[in-house]
Amino acid sequence: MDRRAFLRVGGAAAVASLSGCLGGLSIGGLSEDDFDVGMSANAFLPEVYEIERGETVVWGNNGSRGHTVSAYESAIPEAAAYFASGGHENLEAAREAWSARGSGNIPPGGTYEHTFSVPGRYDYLCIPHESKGMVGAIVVEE
Ligand SMILES: [Cu+2]
Repeated sequence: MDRRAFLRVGGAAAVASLSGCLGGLSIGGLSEDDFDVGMSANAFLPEVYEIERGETVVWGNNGSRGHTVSAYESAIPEAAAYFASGGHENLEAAREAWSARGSGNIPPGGTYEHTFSVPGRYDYLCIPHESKGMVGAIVVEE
């Protein structure tokens, strides 16, 4: 088994166990089939999610409070575009817009998606719950 195959299997297992945890739980009509990365009270699940270049990741808020998906611009590939729910240009702008008007909020039952065309690792956070350790990473394989 090559490394990529192993990683893909690991990702599938993580999704399967996530589904198990959420059995029967559906908020705002969002089922686990609707997203790749879930958002619980203080966590992105799975915390590290692996995809192939060009794939789109869908985050789904299956918890009961609002979250953001906001990249750390210093922890994404150099050639990659910045991304954040709310469409902000960088993390500082995303933080300011969140505190000023809740911009970038993904409400319970809401989704956010981003397509990754540059391989590498992308670290991101939820602005209101970063201090509780709500961070995650997308790893884009070549
Ligand atoms: Cu959050």
